[in-house]
Amino acid sequence: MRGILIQTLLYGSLTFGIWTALLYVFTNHNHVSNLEKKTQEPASIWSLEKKFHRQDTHGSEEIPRPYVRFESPDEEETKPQKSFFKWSKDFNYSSSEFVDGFLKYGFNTVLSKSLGSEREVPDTRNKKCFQKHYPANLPTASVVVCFHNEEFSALFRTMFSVVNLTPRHFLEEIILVDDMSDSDDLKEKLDHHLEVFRGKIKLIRNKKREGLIRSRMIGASRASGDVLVFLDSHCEVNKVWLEPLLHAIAKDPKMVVCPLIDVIDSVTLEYWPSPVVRGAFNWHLQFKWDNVFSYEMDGPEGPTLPIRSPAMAGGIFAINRHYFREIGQYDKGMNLWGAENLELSLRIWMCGGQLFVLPCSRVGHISKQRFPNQPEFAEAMTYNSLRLAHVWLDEYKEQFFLRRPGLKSVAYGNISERVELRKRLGCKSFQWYLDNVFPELEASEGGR
Ligand SMILES: *[C@@H]1O[C@H](CO)[C@@H](O)[C@H](O)[C@H]1NC(C)=O
Ligand SMILES: *[C@@H]1O[C@H](CO)[C@@H](O)[C@H](O)[C@H]1NC(C)=O
Ligand SMILES: [Mn+2]
Repeated sequence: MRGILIQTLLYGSLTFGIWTALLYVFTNHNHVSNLEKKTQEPASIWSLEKKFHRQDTHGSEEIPRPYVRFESPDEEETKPQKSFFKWSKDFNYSSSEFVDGFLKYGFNTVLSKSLGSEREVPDTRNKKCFQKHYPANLPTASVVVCFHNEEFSALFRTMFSVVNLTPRHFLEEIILVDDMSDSDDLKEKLDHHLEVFRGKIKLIRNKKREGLIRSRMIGASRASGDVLVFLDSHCEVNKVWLEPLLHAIAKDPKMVVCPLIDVIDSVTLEYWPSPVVRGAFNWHLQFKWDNVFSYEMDGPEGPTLPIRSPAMAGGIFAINRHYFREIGQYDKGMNLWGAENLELSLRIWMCGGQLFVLPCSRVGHISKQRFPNQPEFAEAMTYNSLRLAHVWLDEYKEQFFLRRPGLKSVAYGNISERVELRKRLGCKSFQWYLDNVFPELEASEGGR
């Protein structure tokens, strides 16, 4: 059993590597000019070739290698993290602590605990981002982090990285919403440890399990900053991560922005830069990353300009607090999580807002492995997707049901409030969205 699990993990990591390698090859082949290839080296680590041979090839042109501070009693030093394959030999993958942690949290909690609450991560921004300057006067941010049984160190790295890498005057507060965790270390121990942040953190504990969607609304309702920044509870923000987001929203309050999400490997916890991508989805209403058009990256400013994005991944984005309320927050009839990101994306575009990815803002996110023995997640995903389809897709919901015919007669609750909201906001049609924001959806899969 253990052997199989370990194989699955390693296989999962490899699959991910291959996927991103393909994405890299594809984006470069299609969109990245020769000049870009020289300047956009961060993406080059996604080449699987290099991943295998990384130790031999890190020259001055390479991105900074990920650094990890190892906590050991006799050597207080910072040393480069070893690459995955070499490193994996030193790690006991059959220890029950590792296996139990992985099954419960979806990532390497043994390593997470040994990393502790703070570490440095590599600055993965394109060099051209370093020349960008932001006004000293920007809106303030309330960072909202919801969690349910998050691993303690990962949660604390999220908070410490925000506190350490955000200028004080921009950070109104961090709002932590505990969605009925039952882990012991998230009770009194958490209260106790939060004291180091001296009141910058508000902790809200839900009285019953609300799910991510309603938890975020609870967090937002207690926020007082100008901008809401939603973060997953297993993130590490990068340098100058917040300023680009605040600046974009200051210029246009109806602009909703996402950082580029870097990958923190679920097994090694290494921090890897992501290539510049935009958010998209297919007719199954499954979110996916999509290539960015060359004209958006090939100009003199390189891959530093806002990238128009048909959808957001959902875990991490920033939105003007009043605008969030004005456009109807989330569909509170949705459960747990899933599809709420697409519902919000469509609502933003169709009701007069805009959604962009800002490549100069980087936030690392542990890409957790999920195990299929959690039917309640699949159920919520289906239910939420149905609500989305019935409120927002107009006649195109047939495209969804064509692919998922079993769902045509499945109940989706009462959506009259959301239909009413759409009318009240005077939103455009899904046809308009297809024509103006995401023509590739129809073009790419129309025949299938
Ligand atoms: C790894 O952990 C397992 C289970 O706890 C133990 O039996 C084994 O001896 C450990 N291996 C090493 C090399 O420490
Ligand atoms: C759906 O909810 C609305 C109010 O939100 C209510 O007026 C309506 O009666 C409900 N419909 C059904 C079928 O329960
Ligand atoms: Mn996440």
